[in-house]
Amino acid sequence: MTREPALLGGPPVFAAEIPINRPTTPPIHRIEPLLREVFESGMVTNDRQVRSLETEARDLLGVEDAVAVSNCTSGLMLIWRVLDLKGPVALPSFTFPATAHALTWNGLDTIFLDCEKDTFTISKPALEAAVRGGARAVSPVYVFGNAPDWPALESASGGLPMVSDAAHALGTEAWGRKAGSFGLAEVFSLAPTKVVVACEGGIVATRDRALAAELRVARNYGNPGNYDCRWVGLNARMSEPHAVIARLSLEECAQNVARREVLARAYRQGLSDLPGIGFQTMPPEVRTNWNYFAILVDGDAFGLTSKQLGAALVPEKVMTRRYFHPPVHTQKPYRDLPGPQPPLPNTQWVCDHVLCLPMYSHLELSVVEEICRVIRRIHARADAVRARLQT
Ligand code: T4K
Repeated sequence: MTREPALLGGPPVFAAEIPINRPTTPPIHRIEPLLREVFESGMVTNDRQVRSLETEARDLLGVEDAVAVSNCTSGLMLIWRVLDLKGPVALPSFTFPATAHALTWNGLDTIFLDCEKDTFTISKPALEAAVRGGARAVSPVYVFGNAPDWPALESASGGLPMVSDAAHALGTEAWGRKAGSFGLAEVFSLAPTKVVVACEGGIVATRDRALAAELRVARNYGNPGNYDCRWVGLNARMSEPHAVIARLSLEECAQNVARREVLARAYRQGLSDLPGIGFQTMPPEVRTNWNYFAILVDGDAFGLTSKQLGAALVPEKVMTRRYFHPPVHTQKPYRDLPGPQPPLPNTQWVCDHVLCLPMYSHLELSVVEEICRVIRRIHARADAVRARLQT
C-alpha cells in the first residue's frame, strides 16, 4: 500500500528535520592548529590570516584585488559609501533585503527592477528603462547562484558603475569567467548558509585597486591610520578566526560545488516529470554553484501552490523556504517611498511560485531522493492534502 503523506496521517518521512541549509565547515583538525597560531600571536582581527585569505581569494577569482569584510551587507554598504554617488541606483526587487538596505543606509534612492521569469535575474528591458529614467548605478544580483545576463547588462547599463550583490555566488562561473570578475565590484557572503563559509564574513572582489585600498580604510571606521577619518565608515573588519575558517572553506569550494551539482541533478531527475513543477533556468554560459535549489510550483497543474507544498512538507520534517518572498519593493521600508513604484509582474509571479528545497554541500544524495519521493506522494494525494490544509 502507498504510504500516506504525514499531513494525512502517515509517518513522517524523516525522523529529524532536514534543514533548508547547513554550513559545510572544514574539519576541526584543520582549523585547530591555525586557530592556535592566531591566539598565540595575540593578533586576533584583521591581520595575517585576513591578508592570506585576500590573496587566496584574489588568485582563485582572477581579479585585481579582494577585500575581506565582516559580511556581504557591510561590504555593499562600504562600496556605496566610498563611491559617493548622487542619484538613484537600479536593483532587482527579487533579492534579499540587504541589497536594498545597503543603498538606503547611504541615503541613495532605489529603482526596483523586474526580473526574468525563468532565470530570476534582472530583466534587460527593465534596466534599459531605469537608465533612461536617470539611474546612476546598477546593483545586479546573482540569484541562488545563477549569474545575471552580463552581456545584456553591460549593453543596457550604458557604462554606469555596476556593483553586484554576489552573496550567493562564490564558486559560480559565467561567460568563461569566475563570478567576482564582473562589473566594478562584486560582494560575496561567507555566512553559514553559503557555499564558502566563515561563519560570518564577506569578500569584495574588484578590478579597481584604488577602490580596494579605499575599502580597507572604510572597513576600519574610515580611519586611514591618523584618525582623521575620510568617510563615516564602519567597523566591518574580519576577525582572524573567521579568516581561518574562510581560507579552509575556500579550498573546498570546487569540490563542494561539484557535490551540489550531483544533488541538483538528482532533484531535477526526481521531479521533472511531475505536472506543475518547473525549475530555475540557468543560461548555458553559466555554471552555477547551486547555493540554493529552487522549484517553481504551478498550483493548478500540481494541485497545490508552493506555499501549500511547503506546508505539507513540514510534518514530513522537510524544511523549505519561499526565498525571496515577499519581494523587497513591497516590504515596509520601501512600499511607501514617494513616487510611483512600477508594477513588477514577473517578480510577483516568481515570488508566488518559488519554493527552495534543502541544499547544502554535505546533504546526502539518498535524502534528496527521499524528498523527491515524498513530493510525488504529496502530489498524488494533492486534493486531500489541500482539503486538510484548508480546514
Ligand atoms: N544578499 C543576498 C542576495 C543574500 O541572500 C544575503 C543573505 C545577503 C545579501 C546578506 O549577506 P550577509 O550580510 O549575511 O553576509 C539566511 C541568511 O542568514 C542570509 O545570510 C541569507 N542571505 C538568506 C538568504 O538566508 P534566513 O533568515 O533565512 O536564515 P536562518 O537563520 O533562518 O537560517 C536558514 C537555515 O540555515 C536554517 O536551516 C538553519 C540554517 N543555519 C543557519 C545558521 C545561522 C545553520 O545551519 N547554521 C547557522 O549558523 O537568512
